[in-house]
Amino acid sequence: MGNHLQISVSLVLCIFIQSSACGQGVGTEPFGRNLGATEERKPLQKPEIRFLLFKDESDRLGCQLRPQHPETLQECGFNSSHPLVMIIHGWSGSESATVGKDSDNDSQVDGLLETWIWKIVGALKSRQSQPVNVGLVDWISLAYQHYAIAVRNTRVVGQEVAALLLWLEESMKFSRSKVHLIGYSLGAHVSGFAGSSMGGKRKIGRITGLDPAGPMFEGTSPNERLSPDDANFVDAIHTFTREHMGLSVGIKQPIAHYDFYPNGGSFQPGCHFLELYKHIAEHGLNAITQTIKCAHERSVHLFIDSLQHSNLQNTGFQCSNMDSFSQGLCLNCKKGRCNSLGYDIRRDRPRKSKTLFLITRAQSPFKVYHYQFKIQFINQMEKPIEPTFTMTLLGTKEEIKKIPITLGEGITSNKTYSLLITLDKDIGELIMLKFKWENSAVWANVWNTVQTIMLWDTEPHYAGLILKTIWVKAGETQQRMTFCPDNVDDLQLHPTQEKVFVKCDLKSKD
Ligand SMILES: *[C@@H]1O[C@H](CO)[C@@H](O)[C@H](O)[C@H]1NC(C)=O
Ligand SMILES: *[C@@H]1O[C@H](CO)[C@@H](O)[C@H](O)[C@H]1NC(C)=O
Ligand SMILES: CC(=O)N[C@H]1CO[C@H](CO)[C@@H](O)[C@@H]1O
Repeated sequence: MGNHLQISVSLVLCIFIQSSACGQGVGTEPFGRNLGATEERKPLQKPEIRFLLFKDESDRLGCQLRPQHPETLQECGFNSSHPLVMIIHGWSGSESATVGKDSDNDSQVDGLLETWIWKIVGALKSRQSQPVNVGLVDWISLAYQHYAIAVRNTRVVGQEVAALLLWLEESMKFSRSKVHLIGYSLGAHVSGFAGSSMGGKRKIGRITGLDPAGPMFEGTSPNERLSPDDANFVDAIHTFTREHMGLSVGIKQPIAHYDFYPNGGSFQPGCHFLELYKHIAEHGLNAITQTIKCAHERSVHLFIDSLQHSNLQNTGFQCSNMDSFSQGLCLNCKKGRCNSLGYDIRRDRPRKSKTLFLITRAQSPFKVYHYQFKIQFINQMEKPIEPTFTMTLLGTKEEIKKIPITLGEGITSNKTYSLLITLDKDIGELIMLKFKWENSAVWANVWNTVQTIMLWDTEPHYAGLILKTIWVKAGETQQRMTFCPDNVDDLQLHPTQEKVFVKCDLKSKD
């Protein structure tokens, strides 16, 4: 299994990078890409870049804006009193990817001008309360290249975008601060080059990098990639940074004011490498690009989700790493440590990049509710024990039954465990919880035997496991609560037993 995983990761990266080091046989032929034709397109004198503007949420063709042709602004319905959001796609390997063609045919495997573009256009355009001009930078002929060549092209495409924005500023008095560039993968770095090519002291309003590309950008200096200097506000969502042979598809390092790492950023729920083998059996190697896209493109769908479910914003929490986050140690929102992922992010500018973590569901709406549970155990026995527990949560809105609790290590003497628990539903305010020792009846028998033996040497005291206090912190509401056993006369917890905990006010603690 480990081996399979390795092979698939290296295939994935070979195809993404198309470098000779990966062995051409693997990456190119199965996709039916005609490399000869790709080479022919290389020395483009005039970059073929098109700027399209979309009239409404169902406009799929777009209307071409031509710099120095002011009449096209009116033709395309540009309204200078609204902000301008420009979408910039990433690297592509597909001949089929042409704007205007119907992109719904998903058997077209690797074109990166795909359905998500229309989804994001639609989501932006359907926000009636915040009307925006929505455009697309179509640089497909420069992106449909070997990866390394497409990388080289990002700078010139960025300069062309800057030229468009400067023209809008000169001819329409359209301020650059009203511009928001949203770049996916290589498009994120195109956005960065656009921002840094504007010149002058003022910057464009905002750049959002959706899983900015990693290969050939990771570890480079800020002026060779997207960086916080490129706009007044820069945010990034990292979704596929799993590393293999020193490379990851999405860039790992923070490159924005706020860098979000959903589910740790390396891979995403619902995207499975192992399923890849089923797909390959069914669809041949074409399936691989779909798998890359799953985690890489998740960044886009999280962003779209923020537009479509503005009442279910995902909160990211500042944390130094996923390990600490998984222990629930980072749910503190003081001093601007939290922010909303996506379109409605709070736009303050920290001096240093902030790395924010969050858990998401596998599909939209992606939001979960984060809780830290700190559980204090007292084990009166000599030996550490490793029970399995479940917890039932009763809130003012919902009840969630039997959440499995994994402590990771045995319970010895007096110990407090901290863990992160996420809920798909909003349960309202937590009012009561039940804690159950889930071990089997066999375990219960062993336990009773141990108890009986102990009874013989010291008298009336039973040795056992006591669950003393549970402290809860809700990340989304920032509420802190303390729970104590409902029945203080019967504190010991035995296998298969369930204990009820109610809110209590422990002034001495926390
Ligand atoms: C631009 O938008 C404003 C405000 O929404 C509206 O009043 C105005 O009519 C629009 N202009 C054009 C040319 O559509
Ligand atoms: C999708 O494209 C393939 C290959 O071009 C074609 O054979 C197929 O009929 C198309 N399917 C639909 C639903 O258009
Ligand atoms: C090993 C240890 O610290 N045991 C203590 C755990 O807490 C109980 C009750 O607070 C004490 O009685 C034990 O001495």
